[in-house]
Amino acid sequence: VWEYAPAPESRDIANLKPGYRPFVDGEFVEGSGEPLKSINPATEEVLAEVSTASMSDVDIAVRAARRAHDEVWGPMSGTERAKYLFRIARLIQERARELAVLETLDNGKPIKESRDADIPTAAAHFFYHAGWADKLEYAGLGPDPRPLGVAGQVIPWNFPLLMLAWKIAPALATGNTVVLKPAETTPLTALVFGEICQQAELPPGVVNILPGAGDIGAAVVEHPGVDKVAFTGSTEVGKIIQRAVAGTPKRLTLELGGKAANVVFDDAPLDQAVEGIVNGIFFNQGHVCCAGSRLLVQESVAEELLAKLRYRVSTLRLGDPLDKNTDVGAINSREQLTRIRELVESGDSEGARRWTSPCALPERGFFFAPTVFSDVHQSMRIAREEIFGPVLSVLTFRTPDEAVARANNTPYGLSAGIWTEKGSRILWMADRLRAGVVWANTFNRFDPAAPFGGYRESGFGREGGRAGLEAYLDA
Ligand code: TXE
Repeated sequence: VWEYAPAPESRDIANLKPGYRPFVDGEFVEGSGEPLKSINPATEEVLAEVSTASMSDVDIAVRAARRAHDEVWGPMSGTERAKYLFRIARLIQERARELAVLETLDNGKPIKESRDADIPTAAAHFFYHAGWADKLEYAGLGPDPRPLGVAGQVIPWNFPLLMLAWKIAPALATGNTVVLKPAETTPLTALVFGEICQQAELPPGVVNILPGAGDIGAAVVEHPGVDKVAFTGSTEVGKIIQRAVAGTPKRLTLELGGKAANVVFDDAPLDQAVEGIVNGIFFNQGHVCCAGSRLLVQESVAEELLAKLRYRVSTLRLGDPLDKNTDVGAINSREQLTRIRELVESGDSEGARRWTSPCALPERGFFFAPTVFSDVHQSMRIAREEIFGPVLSVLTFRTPDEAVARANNTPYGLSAGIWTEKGSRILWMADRLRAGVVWANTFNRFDPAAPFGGYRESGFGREGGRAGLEAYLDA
């Protein structure tokens, strides 16, 4: 944990780069796609102009990945592969400060989050998977687990480097090679990761990074040379990808949206629960697929909890993401801000009671004040749809059975939280909640050893832990 704030000159880090370009076959190349501008969402200024990939670059990258897989990375011993993963992990640590600042500039998230969560957890994923690379035959995944080949990976903008690590680390540990497309609004740390691959002397073609828009993601998914597709993003695009892969031998994992219930019982330690609720929905401005966006609180403590919650939310500091005291940073893009506003307006017009934190919004940049809706009914859009912003919808329940029914009343199934003193109730609830991850008396806790993933409209397949290796092995 740093004791200091980033120096002012770190605001210029992005401009110090000679130019952000696709990373293909071990080199940075001039892409033949339309250049895109990466915007700092906190200032609306252009951070960097990025050269993007075209369809033909996708083909070149997939061929490079295929060759690297067949000739070098696939046949390499797990012990050798582990050395590269350890090196990458250490390089992420060495460059942590630069990566954290760049992530905050490109994404808008508070520096304390990129510094303490995104970047260290990205390194942790490489350390963890380095440990698996030479032990795959002991993972209980069959006697002779083999890599699938080339993994085509498409990631979103909410945790740019961390999502890259979730995808690339298990793929490389298991002997696959990678073509990854970062999100169009946050390509910068992924391209610095290309530099890290060069520094680690990773054989050319093992990792390829192609900045671009959704059409380039689609081209990666559809390329016949890709054996496995891994996607994190919207449910809508997840379904498009599922259709594109249907009828091909490609393996697929999807990590999509969510509408998690954070369930607070009357015996819960309320102050602790308030911290968990705040972390659950305001961490990363609520741009979190597993965000605790629906608070279900037992009726008898609802009023007390809401009062405590409003007070606590009013103390959150919103503003410059580079300020180490900032709790709530910028919304990642104007499009996302528009989506949030539209859903909040639907809450107003459908009759929910809106409370907004009394914080001043900066004059420039995409910001949205922390918002809590009470008197929410299950039929309202704000109770059903993913808002993906700093907006909490509060519902109440009377009995544990009602809590389970309400929590499961969603097409999603990614995560859930339970707050209670009773251990037996935690187990009872966890058995009944249809969610891939259930936290008890905590929220948003991540560990590379713990599998993460959803049910139903939240997708399928797991990332992390032993289960995460299955997605990359023909075992
Ligand atoms: O997602 P998209 P968007 C949810 C969240 C958010 C909404 C829209 O509710 O408000 O989705 O966000 C690439 N083939 N989540 O529009 O479009 C795209 O370029 C292949 C939840 O940003 O799904 C980007 O790299 N790829 C979520 C990535 O998909 C395609 C995280 C995600 O963008 C493509 C993000 C196509 N046809 C948004 N079209 C989570 N699960 O955490 C786009 N892409």
